[in-house]
Amino acid sequence: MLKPEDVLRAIAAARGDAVCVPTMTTAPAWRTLAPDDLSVTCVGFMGGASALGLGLALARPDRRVIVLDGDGSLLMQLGSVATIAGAQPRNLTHLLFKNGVYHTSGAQDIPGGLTVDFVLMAKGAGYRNAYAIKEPTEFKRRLPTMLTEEGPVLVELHTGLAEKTPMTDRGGLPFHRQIEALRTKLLRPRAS
Ligand SMILES: Cc1ncc(C[n+]2csc(CCOP(=O)(O)OP(=O)(O)O)c2C)c(N)n1
Ligand SMILES: [Mg+2]
Repeated sequence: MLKPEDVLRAIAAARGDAVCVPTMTTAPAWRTLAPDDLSVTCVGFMGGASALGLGLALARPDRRVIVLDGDGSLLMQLGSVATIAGAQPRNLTHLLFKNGVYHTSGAQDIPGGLTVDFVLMAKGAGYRNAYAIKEPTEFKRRLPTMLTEEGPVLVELHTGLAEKTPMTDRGGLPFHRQIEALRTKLLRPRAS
């Protein structure tokens, strides 16, 4: 079992200049770990993170885009899996935080609980690669590859519950301000 905060800390250290799209319980921790303007948090629009990430990935093929998705959220907009597979964004890494519950809204079981196999669904839709990770050492070993390999790739991360949720830990910029900040930064010439 992975600890979400440890996973996010490792991603923050390894992401380089990737654009990140956290949602639900990845959002409060990510705000603390990566307080920059290369992230767009998707909370109100449940299930929208992967579609938002797809749009960013298609618009900026020169950048890696990392979606930090929730299992309940992805189930709510499952069609995004087929849309992403159809578009084949080579620079999209879709990290699915599988905790079996809608933690943000009170930890109700998601449909199917932990038995839902997102790896099979991503493969069935046509993602270039998809695999599950349950062990911290395996996660650390494979992280550099999942952030650079040809996408779209979905990684099902088997995690426990996060310490904070968007309900217990509110804050962050309004969505439109985050988008403005991201656009400004992406339009600037790159340092390297
Ligand atoms: C359309 C819609 N229905 C319900 C909600 C209420 N809601 C907000 S967060 C959430 C649960 C999110 O669960 P998951 O994606 O698994 O993320 P986790 O909280 O477990 O990290 C729900 C049901 C919503 N925001 N939008
Ligand atoms: Mg969940």
